[in-house]
Amino acid sequence: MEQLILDSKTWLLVLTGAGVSAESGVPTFRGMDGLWENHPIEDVASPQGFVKDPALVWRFYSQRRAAASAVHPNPGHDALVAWERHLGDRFLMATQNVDGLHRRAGSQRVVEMHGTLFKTRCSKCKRTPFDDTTAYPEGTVPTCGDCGGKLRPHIVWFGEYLDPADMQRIEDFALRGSTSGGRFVFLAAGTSGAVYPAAGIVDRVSEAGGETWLVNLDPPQNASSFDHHVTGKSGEVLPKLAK
Ligand code: BV8
Ligand code: ZN
Repeated sequence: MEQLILDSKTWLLVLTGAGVSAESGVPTFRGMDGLWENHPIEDVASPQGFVKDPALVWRFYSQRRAAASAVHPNPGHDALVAWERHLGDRFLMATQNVDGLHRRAGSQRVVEMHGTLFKTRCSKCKRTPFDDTTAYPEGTVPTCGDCGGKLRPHIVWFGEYLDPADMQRIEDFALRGSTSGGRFVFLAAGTSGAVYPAAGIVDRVSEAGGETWLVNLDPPQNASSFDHHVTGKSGEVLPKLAK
């Protein structure tokens, strides 16, 4: 297997997707053929879906909260923690995953760009999102104690904008890495490259002269954008990839 050298001149930006959590037992989106209980994911993971049937959306997220709480990080998550500890502030991870497993594994320099299952916010007032592990009983739509509005998962749904602060943090890191005089590397793991703006990061890095790696079980939609491909399970590849 090609080796990824992580030396004192390397800056590393990692992007992970659902494939990194697959070996922990969290189903991927493609694994579910993009469906949940015969609903297209884009329907339950969208503002329109929440307006139409908030109880259905809460059933979707409550089930995933319970499922994610019941599983554990896998060796792929652990390898990423080791890389972060080795590189320090020359490492940053952007994750599309909302299952919280990177943080549970010990990752700290992580941007949860699509939000997290374990925070809830009010859909009406500007109350700060709060930690919430509750798997709400079927048919329940929790309401805000301040304004009575419907509470919603603190998740970026399809058709919603990502948090500009998150994107800025990723861009700033990529700029520092690509102008550091060292080697700037981008590695994507376990993602189908279907969802933007996450899927577009590889092109930004290439334009900035960075080196791009893909670790994935099968070729994703944006595979041709990567310089290096390692095919396999992230839980098996990542622990052996870097030296
Ligand atoms: C935005 C939270 C600006 C939800 C997620 C038309 C109208 C509106 C928007 C759009 C449009 N057309 C395009 C868009 C943009 C849209 C988009 O990209 N849509 C796609 C479907 C075409 N993006 C957005 O809406 C984003 N916002 O653009 O705002 C805007 C605003 C208004 C109007 C226009 C534009 C917001 C995107 C965020 C959506 N939220 N998550 C939740 O989780 O419930 S995305 C969600 O799906 C996941 O977070 C994840 O990111 C994505 C699934 O992707 P993956 O993580 O890659 O998972 P997947 O299952 O697909 O692939 C797994 C891969 O792993 C596979 O390749 C497999 O081979 C591999 N694998 C499996 N096992 C392993 C493995 N690899 C290694 N090891 C293994 N063991
Ligand atoms: Zn409120």
